[in-house]
Amino acid sequence: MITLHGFSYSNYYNIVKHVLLYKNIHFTEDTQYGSNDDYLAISPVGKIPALTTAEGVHLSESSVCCDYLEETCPEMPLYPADTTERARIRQVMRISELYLELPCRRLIPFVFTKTAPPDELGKDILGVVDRGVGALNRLCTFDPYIAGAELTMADIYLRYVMSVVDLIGGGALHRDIGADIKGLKEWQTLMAQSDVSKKVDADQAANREEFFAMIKARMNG
Ligand SMILES: N[C@@H](CCC(=O)N[C@@H](CS)C(=O)NCC(=O)O)C(=O)O
Repeated sequence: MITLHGFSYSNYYNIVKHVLLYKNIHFTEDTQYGSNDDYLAISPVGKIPALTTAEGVHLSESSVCCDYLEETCPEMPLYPADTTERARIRQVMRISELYLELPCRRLIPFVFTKTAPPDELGKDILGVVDRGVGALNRLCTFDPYIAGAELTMADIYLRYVMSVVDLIGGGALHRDIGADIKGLKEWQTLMAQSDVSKKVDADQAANREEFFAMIKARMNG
């Protein structure tokens, strides 16, 4: 059986968990906060999430784990059959990670400690984010999904990218970044309605207290 390592408050963990649930793949969850050396044997950079395959092979990096699941469990496909269309799905995923999630992630410590980031840092980050916003406006149709009628890996990826972008937009940048992406709000509402999203969101909420207790303990120790 597949094991998913990590914690439910993590947006990257939830990308892979959403794919597992969507594809009805049996898996177990191993709660890890990535702080111990043993975990490096599972996830070489120590990042959350990691996946252990049924054969006992450890994999990390959420997009790698997602592609592994797609290739080994092709039922309920999350990529189009056409190679070019598949590349376009991966283009949205990569752009949303590089130009939205990663720059916003830099401000997470400020939000968690309720401190304002330096103006210059905020400005730099918004400069990158604006390029990502422009790209998503050019690439995503949201009719109703990112690439049209079918749900794809890009929809799952962007859903959990936006959880960090929304957190940082509201908590540190004083800007509703999602409002600048045409059709995104309606798409977020649609995405939230699936049983899989509801399960992932409920598990995330249930992990909140333990996650922040862990953060607090790390900051104090
Ligand atoms: N590129 C990685 C990023 C994963 C990531 O940043 N995960 C966070 C949790 S949401 C993490 O492990 N943070 C702890 C750390 O950076 O040491 C992926 O796609 O899986």
